[in-house]
Amino acid sequence: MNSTGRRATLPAALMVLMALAATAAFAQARPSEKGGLSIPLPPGTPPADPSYRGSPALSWYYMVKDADSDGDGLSDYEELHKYLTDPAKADSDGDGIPDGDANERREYTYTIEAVRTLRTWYHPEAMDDSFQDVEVISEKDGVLTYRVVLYPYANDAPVGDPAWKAHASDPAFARLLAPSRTANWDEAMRAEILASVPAGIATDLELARYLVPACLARRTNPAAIAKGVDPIDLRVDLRGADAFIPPASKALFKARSSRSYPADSDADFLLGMLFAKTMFDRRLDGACTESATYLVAVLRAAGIPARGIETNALLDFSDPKQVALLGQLTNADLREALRKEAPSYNGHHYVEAYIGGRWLKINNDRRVGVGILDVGGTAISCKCDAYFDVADTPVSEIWRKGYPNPLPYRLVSLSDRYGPWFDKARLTPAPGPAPWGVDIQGRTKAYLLGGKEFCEGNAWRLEGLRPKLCSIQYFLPAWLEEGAVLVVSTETPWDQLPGALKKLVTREKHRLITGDRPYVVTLAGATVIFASAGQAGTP
Ligand SMILES: [Ca+2]
Ligand SMILES: [Ca+2]
Ligand SMILES: [Ca+2]
Repeated sequence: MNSTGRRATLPAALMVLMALAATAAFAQARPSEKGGLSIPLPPGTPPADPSYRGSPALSWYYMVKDADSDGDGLSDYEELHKYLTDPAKADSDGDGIPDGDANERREYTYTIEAVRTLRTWYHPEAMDDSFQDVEVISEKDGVLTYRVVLYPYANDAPVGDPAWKAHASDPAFARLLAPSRTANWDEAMRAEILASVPAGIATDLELARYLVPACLARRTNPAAIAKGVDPIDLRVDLRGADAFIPPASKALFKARSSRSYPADSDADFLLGMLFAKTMFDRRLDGACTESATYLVAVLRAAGIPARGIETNALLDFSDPKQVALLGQLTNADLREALRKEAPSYNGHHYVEAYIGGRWLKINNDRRVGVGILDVGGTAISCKCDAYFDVADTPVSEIWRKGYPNPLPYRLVSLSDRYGPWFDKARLTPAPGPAPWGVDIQGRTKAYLLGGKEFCEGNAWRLEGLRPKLCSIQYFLPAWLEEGAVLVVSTETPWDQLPGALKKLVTREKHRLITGDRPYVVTLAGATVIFASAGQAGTP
C-alpha cells in the first residue's frame, strides 16, 4: 500500500473484475480424480461460493471511518493502537516528514518487515488489517509476492458504533450474518443461543465475550475426527453439489471407525466434522478449522457479523534457508518463540467479528480481541485470507497439490526494527508471550490473573458472576470496580504482581500466601482472592 489513502475503497469495477477472475479460476477446480469419495449433502445445504474474493465484506471496507484529526493520512485510531504516533500532530517527531509516510509509521513502535510469497490461496485486500500493512509486489501464475510490515504489539479496541446495523441491508454485508454452507445455523439454534444469554448483556461486545467461551465450553463430546486431523488434512472439497474426499485422504476419512463419536454414515460423519449446526447440536469438539466455522455460525446466529480468516506461519520451517533468516531478528523473545515452532506446516483458522464498527479477532481459546502473537500455535500469524465460509476456499485444491511439499507460503526476506521513539511502556499488550485470557473492559465483574492452567481451571468456578467467564490479559487497576472480583494465582511470582496489588500485599505477606487456602483482600472496593488452581471457589 502507499503512504496515504490507507483503507481506500476498492473501485467497484476492480472488485467486479476480481470476482470474475476468481470465478474463472475456480469454476473448473472441482476435482475429478477417480477413486475419491463423493458424499451427497443434505437437501437445502446452502451452496458454496468460490467467487468470494473481492467482496468488500471481506476487506476493511465497512469498518467505522475514524477521524484523522491531524490530517497525516493515519486515523486517530490507528495512531493510538497500531502506529503509536501522535494523533494530534501530523509530524510526531518534527523531522519534516508526516506520520503517514511508510517509514515514519514504524518510528514509534516495533515492526517486522518481510517479503513473502503465497501460492494460490490469498486475498490481498483482506490481508491489510490492524496488525499488518501489505504491499503487493507481483501476482503471477497463482503466486503472490508481497511485502508486509507486521505490527505485533498493535491492539484492537472496540468502540460503540450504533450506526453499523445500517450496513445489514447491504447484500454484501448481509452475508456476514446469514447461514452459509458449513457455518450453518437455523432458528432453533438461534433461539437456543439467545435463551442462554444472561440478563444484563447490552452490547455486541458483551454478547461476544459471553457467547464465545460459553459456546466453546458446551462442546463436551469428543471431536468428530482424530486430534490433529482436520478437514484440511482430509482435503474435503465442498465447493460442488456434494462433498468430495480425494483418493489421497480417503483412507484417513474411512479410518474414523476408531474414533469415539459414532456416526452412521459417511454423510453423517461429514456433517459432524464440518457443519456448525451439527457441531452445535451434538456438542462436538473440533480443531481450529471446525472451531472457526462453529464460532462464525454462533456469532451470526446471535446477530453479530462474522467471517473466518486463514493465517499461516511466518516461514516454512522445513527450509533451512528460511529458518536461517530468523537470525535477522533483533527481538530475542520473538526470534526464540519462532524457533520453537513446529518444523512443519503451521497454519491457523480463526474468526473476525464485526463489533462496534471494527473487526475484532476471536480465537478458539476463548480470547475476544486477540492479536497476531501466539495464536493457534504460531508465534506470529500472517493473515492471507478472509472468507464467508471455509467451503468457499480452495484449501482442498491446494492440499492436493503436493502438501506438505511445497508449502503454500515462503519467506523471502526478513528484518525487524525498534523505532527510534519506541517506548516499551506504551505497548498494550506488552512484549512477551501473550497471556491467556479475554481482554476485559466494560461491565465485567470478575477477573483471573495467572497462567493458562490456572485460568482455565478456575474460570468455570466463577459461574454466577457476570459474564460467566472472566479472565485477564493485563491487569489495569482501572478495571477493578466496586463489587468486582480478581482471582490471582498463588503461583504468580512477586515480580509479576500488578503494582496496585504490590502496594496492598507486602513482599513478606506474599511469601506467606500458599496454596492451602484462598487469601482474600480488598482493593478499591473489589475483592481480591489469592488461590491455587482448583480452589478459587465461590467468593
Ligand atoms: Ca492522523
Ligand atoms: Ca499523527
Ligand atoms: Ca516525522
